[in-house]
Amino acid sequence: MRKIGLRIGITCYPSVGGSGVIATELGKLLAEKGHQIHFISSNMPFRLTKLYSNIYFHEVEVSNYPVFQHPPYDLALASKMADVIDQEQLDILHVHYAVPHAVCAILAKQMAKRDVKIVTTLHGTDITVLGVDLSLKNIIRYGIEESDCVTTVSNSLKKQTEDLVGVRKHMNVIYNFVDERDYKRDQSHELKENLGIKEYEKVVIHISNFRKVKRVPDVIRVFANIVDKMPARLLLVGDGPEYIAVRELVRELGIEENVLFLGKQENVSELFSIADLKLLLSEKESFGLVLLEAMAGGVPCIGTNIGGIPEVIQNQETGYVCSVQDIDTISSKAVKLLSDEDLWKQFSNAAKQRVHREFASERIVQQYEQLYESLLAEG
Ligand code: GMT
Repeated sequence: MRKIGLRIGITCYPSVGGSGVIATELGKLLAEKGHQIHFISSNMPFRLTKLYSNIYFHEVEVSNYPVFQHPPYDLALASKMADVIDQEQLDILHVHYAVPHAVCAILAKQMAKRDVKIVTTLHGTDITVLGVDLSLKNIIRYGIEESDCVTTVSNSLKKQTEDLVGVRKHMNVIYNFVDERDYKRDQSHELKENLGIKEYEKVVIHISNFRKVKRVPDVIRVFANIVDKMPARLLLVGDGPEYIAVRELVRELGIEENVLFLGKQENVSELFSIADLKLLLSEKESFGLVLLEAMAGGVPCIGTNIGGIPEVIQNQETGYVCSVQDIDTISSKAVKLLSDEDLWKQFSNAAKQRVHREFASERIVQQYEQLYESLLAEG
């Protein structure tokens, strides 16, 4: 069996988001293991900040002639993929998201002169949101079934892909991961001081793209109940369609002094290093990468019992899993955890250990490598 030196193309949405983070971190870790990585995307993935001698970026440029009603990005991407497959002699093309990336990859494979194996990773939104849209369902199923291999980021997402899109193909569950080396608790208190947070204040954190499915107003309502019981600050990280409504709710509830709107931030590990509790109260979530990032930093989490969240948080061990919209139960669990130091330490340690055991980058990257190897061995 070939051990090192695969040539791997990776396509993802390069902007901020869990799928972009996973695709980029995977590329970086595979490069560290000696593989040659070719990112094919519209922009440089945002986490690709360091220079690597074996990571290349191929930009997809889209022509926009007046005759086109919309710039043909998907065709430009497929064409670029085909070029890179041939010129760089790719063994594997690993795409994140079925639409359009898997479909573009299938088209590129047909155009290219060289045989390449297509691996598609499903991240959630493509199935739980787009998969129920009748105009896209068939093409999503096509992208999945024509890929040489498909992975989903949780068991829940695998089941939803079967149920909602009617996929019968075998799919592998490979969980998301974090590089634990990036996550340490801040002992210097400098960041807290810089943010104007007092030593005795508890820090609650929520990070998302402020879409409706994230139910950020529920986070605000829970936090208002916490502030009733103890001095606390809420760090709100991210931006998106619900941002203005959330600001308004914070004002209505009279907790403006306690909420810090930090906007989009790249270095979330620093923020987790000062946090005491992470809230993710979504109504749809195939995995919840931010939970893993919090847990790696020793931050207990409260999440909702939907999608992949219960596969990440172990209820009563690393945090709590509660029903969507159950503000009262979530608030009382949060207050209990934040006021019992022994319980908090127990959850914090269990969270770090769980990441180390189940979601460490080394373990997960190896699963992807084994998948690539077995695909290539099939010929
Ligand atoms: O949650 C989003 O809206 C962003 C989306 C993305 O493309 O990053 O997140 C999806 O993929 C992440 C990485 O696998 C998962 O952690 C998120 O749970 C998933 N989001 C949804 O399922 C809503």
